[in-house]
Amino acid sequence: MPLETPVHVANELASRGYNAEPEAVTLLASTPDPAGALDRTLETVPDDVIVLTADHVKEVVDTRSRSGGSPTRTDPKSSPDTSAHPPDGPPSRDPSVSTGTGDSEPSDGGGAAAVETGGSRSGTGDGSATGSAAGDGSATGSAAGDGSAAGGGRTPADPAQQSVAVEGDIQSTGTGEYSDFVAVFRDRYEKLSKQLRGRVNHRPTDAIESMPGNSEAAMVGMVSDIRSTASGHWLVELEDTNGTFPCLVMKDRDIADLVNELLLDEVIAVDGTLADDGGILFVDSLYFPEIPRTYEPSTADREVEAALISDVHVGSQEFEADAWHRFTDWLHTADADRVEYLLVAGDMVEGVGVYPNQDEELDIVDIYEQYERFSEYLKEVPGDMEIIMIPGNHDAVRLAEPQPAFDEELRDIMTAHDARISGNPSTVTVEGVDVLMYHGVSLDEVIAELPDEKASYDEPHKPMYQLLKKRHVAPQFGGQTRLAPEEEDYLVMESVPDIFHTGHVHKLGYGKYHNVLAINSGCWQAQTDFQKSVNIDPDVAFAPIVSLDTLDLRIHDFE
Ligand code: D5M
Ligand code: FE
Ligand code: ZN
Repeated sequence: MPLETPVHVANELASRGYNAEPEAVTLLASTPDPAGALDRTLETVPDDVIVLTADHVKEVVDTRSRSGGSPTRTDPKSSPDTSAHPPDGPPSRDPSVSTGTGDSEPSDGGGAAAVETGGSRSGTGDGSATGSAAGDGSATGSAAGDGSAAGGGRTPADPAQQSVAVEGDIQSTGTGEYSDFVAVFRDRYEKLSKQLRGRVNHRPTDAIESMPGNSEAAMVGMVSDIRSTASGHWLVELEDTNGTFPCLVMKDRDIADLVNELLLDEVIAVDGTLADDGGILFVDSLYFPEIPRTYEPSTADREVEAALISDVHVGSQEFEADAWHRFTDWLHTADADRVEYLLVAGDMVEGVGVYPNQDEELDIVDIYEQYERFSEYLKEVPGDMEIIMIPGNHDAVRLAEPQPAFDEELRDIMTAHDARISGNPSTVTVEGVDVLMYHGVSLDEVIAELPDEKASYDEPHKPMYQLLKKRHVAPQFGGQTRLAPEEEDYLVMESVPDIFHTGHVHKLGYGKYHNVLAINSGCWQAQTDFQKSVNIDPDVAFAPIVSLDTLDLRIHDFE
């Protein structure tokens, strides 16, 4: 196979079981004989290497002679365009930007009732956003976009009033050893069992094993197996730091309905009665770590808003540049005066070699050029806005979670707006409001495992509710979601966020779960061939705007 582009090089490496630093890929692609250089490099790297680095390539390849190579990264300094719009065709100056009124209906607190309601977009195709009030305690999206231009320009924000603190830029310490996996699961168990301890008087598995038959018993454990028995009951095996114990949930009990919410590796508590022989626990109650129903979110002290977006996918042929321009044009209007923060929850760029055949839909094939272009798009955002970004599965950082923040090289490319850059997941405290930003790869898994009414692509806030309930952003290990072995489980929600912001599934959905505002923020990429083949109909170019003083929401449609 000729390897004339970085995409081909990345695919070839992937097919041989290697991940690679972006720089390694571009170095290989820029040699006169990329296929030969790749072969020679792989011959020299030690057997235990799984990520090819630029240094590996440099040892084999004379990187000074780049004649004949395909064009690769552009020098950022010679980037031809420093004006507001990147050079990708005529920017749309359509004045018909959305003009949300911002006067969202106040949520009707309604006591303790029906907190799990939510709204998801049901598009009407007339350019207006349709997030509607959805019962007690749910988010209220007011209609936006009556086609008229907003009057006047933006008044710049006062930096003295702004405040952002970011937590989540992890320093990876994992070595990939088996013992690291043990450590990360042990830490998960420790952190989550602490949250469950108040609810049951639990005993370790070895103590339960020595209890007499018919005793009342409770335990906290990680779900290690879920099976249905021949008679249709559920056998849930729980594991703690001492061992495992089988727990039986009878099919005719109310709690049987909770079994279909369980994911492997999540931590729960149960209590019930031991069988006559003491060898199995008949479960009476099942508890998740949970968000307390009485949780009172923090709010900002002044009227200020944040735009929550994700999945920009610059570099894809389907990236909707015109919609992006309409969004950033709107940010410059008076209607967006209070929008002082922009949070981007991953997938800034389309990346290379993320999915099979993805290269056929690439507009920009060099990963660095994709970031350079993304940086140009960021320049359209008003300079007084604070930007906070975390990576997603299309970005050029390791795929396993927690994902570290972008490296220095990528930060250098994205200096345009002095954005704050952190890992995935991160908790960002914006004027006192804790926003848990997580890209959302685990949502695919939650949606695949749980019944439709509890988690579906059409209502992406519902799988988010499940993650909140489990107090973990990616409970199930394996499948799509890769877990990096670290000393600690950084994916546990140790504290309750005020806002939970995800993306990844390219669908807009929002609602409140025990007063926590959950928002999955759609995308800026039109439907790809793959998405067409599996009937994913993305919600493109919506910008959910949250009032940080009330946690009300308005949705703008820039399509
Ligand atoms: O993925 C956006 C959504 O589409 C997410 O739910 C995964 C799914 N998706 C997209 N492309 C693929 C392929 N090729 N295989 C499996 N699933 C896919 P994102 O990764 O954010 O682009
Ligand atoms: Fe995405
Ligand atoms: Zn994604």
